[in-house]
Amino acid sequence: MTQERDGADESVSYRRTFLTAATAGSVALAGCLSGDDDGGTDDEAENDESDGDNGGDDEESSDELHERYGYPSTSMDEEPPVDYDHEIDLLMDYPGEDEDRPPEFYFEPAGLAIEAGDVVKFNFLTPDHAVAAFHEGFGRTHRVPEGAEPLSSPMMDVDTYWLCSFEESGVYDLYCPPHEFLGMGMRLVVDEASGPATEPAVTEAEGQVRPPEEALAATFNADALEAERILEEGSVSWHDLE
Ligand SMILES: [Cu+2]
Repeated sequence: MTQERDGADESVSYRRTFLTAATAGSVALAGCLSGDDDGGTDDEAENDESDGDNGGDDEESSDELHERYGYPSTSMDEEPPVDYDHEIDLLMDYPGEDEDRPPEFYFEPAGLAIEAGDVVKFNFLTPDHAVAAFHEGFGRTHRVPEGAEPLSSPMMDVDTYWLCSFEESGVYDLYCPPHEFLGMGMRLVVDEASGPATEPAVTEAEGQVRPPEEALAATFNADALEAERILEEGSVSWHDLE
């Protein structure tokens, strides 16, 4: 068993780095969310806006979503603190007993067109996923719009969700860090097909940045995820990627 762990050292240490970054976000969130789960018995109970807080109080909404770490829920039963515009599921399909293939780990849809400022709800319907932008802030080649935040969720339990807003126009390549080697990635096109992620993904890069691993590069380079096509179709299924 220890040998197995040795073999996984690289991904484990990477994951630890990733989790450290994500934890910082959770701590920051704890401040602005404290009291939210107590049923609103304090001042808010008397505030008649508490019934209708989906009515577009944008300043309040943005307080709930950390600009980098979004809003990680602890349960699918928890009411989202802000309205969301789109949903994406994080899934896995195990092979049937007589199928000779590895399990498939994927986002559904794998390509989605949205508008700047839209909030996306990522549903963690299977265990042990996370979502991160492919961003130089994480030591990766930059595949999000210039000026985009290095967005990331923590590692999420099953039946939870993560809310995140995407503020910059252009293409965001996102991935699931623990399942990068299986090609678990997706593409958001915000308003327009622009930015570094419109270039083909390469698996070798100069300098200190790490390019996508082979399977993830193949996902980003799939014809079905071409940014213009995502804009045209609005939404592209993972199952269209072959
Ligand atoms: Cu995953």
